Amino acid sequence: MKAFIAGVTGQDGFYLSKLLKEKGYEVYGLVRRTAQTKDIPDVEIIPGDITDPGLVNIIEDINPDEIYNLAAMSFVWESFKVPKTTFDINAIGTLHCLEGARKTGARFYQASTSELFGASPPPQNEKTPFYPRSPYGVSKLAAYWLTVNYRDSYDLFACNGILFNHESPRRGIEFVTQKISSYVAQIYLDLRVVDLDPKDAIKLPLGNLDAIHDWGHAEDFVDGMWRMLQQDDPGDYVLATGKGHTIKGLLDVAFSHIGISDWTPYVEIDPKFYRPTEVNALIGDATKAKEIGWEPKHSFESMIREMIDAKIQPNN
Ligand code: F7E
Repeated sequence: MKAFIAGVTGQDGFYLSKLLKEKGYEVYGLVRRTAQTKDIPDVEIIPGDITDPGLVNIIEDINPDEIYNLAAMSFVWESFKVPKTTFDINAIGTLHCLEGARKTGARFYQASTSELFGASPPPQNEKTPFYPRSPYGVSKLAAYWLTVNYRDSYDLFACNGILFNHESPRRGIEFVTQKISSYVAQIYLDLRVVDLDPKDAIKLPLGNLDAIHDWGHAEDFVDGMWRMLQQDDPGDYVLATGKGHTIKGLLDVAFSHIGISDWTPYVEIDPKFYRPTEVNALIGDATKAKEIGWEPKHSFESMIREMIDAKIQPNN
C-alpha cells in the first residue's frame, strides 16, 4: 500500500507516518521548501506546496492508494491575522488534494476539526450544526464541504475526521498545552537547579482561561484516521475523548505534577492572547468512531505529564 501525506512535518504527520510504516505502507510526504524534515520516520520526501495546482501532477505521479490531507495553517489565533493565507492553505489546498484523489481514485482523508462546531453547544457529534468562530474554522468548513461534495459528485472514498484538540510532546509551542507544559518544565528546573525564588519567576502570559476543550493524544487520533479509510463505505467521524477541561483545569494538572498546588502567582492574563470570537465549550461525542473500533488510550492527565517530562528530560 502507498500513502501520500500532505503535512507530514507536523505533529500528526509524525505519528501517522510512524503508524503507516509499522503497517508496511510506503509513505510519501509532501514537504514545503522551508519546513524542517528532521525526525520524520522513514518517509519519501516530496518537495511541493499544497497551494500550488501542480500538486495534482505530483499525486498522479505517485499514484497512492490513500491520501491524508493534514496540511493546514492550524493556529486559530493567527488565522485572524492572516485570513487569506489561511483560506489558501486550508480550503484551496484541500481542493488540490481532492483533485489528486479524483485523478488517481485514491481514498482520501480530510483533517476536519471541532472548530467547525464553534458556538454550537456540546456534546458535539456528526449531526451537530456547524457554527465556526474564526477564519480558521470557516476555511476548514469549506474544506469539509468540498470533501463531501467530491464524495457525492465523483463517488470518491472521501472521509472527514472531525478531530477535537489532540496534543503530544511534538505539539508546537504556540498551542496552549505545549505553552503551559514548557513553562512548567522550566519553572521546575529553575526552582530545583538555580534555586529561583518563586516571586522572581517570569509569569506565563495567557488569554481566556475559561474555554472548555476536549484534549486527546495525537498518537490515539492517527489510528482513527487510518481506520476511517479501511471501512467498506466512506463517512465522516468525530474523534474525541468525551471529557471537557478548562485552561484552569489544565493549569491544575500541569502545576500539580511539579508539586505546586496554587499556580496563580505564576500566571498573568494578557489580552493579546484573547481571540475576537472564542469557542466556549467543545466536548465531543465519538460514539460513531467507537463503532469502527476506535478507542482513545491516553488520559488527559497522563498526556500533560508526558509533555512536561519530555521538556524536563528532552532525551527520554
Ligand atoms: O487553544 C485558549 C484559547 O491554540 C486552546 C488546533 O490544533 O485545536 C487547536 O486549536 C484554547 C483556546 O488550540 C492561550 O483561547 C488561553 O480556547 O491550544 P490552542 P485551538 O485554538 O483549540 C483545534 C481542534 C484545531 O483544529 C486547531 O488546528 O486555549 N488559550 N490562553 C490560549 N491558547 C493559546 N494558543 N495561547 C494562549 O496563551
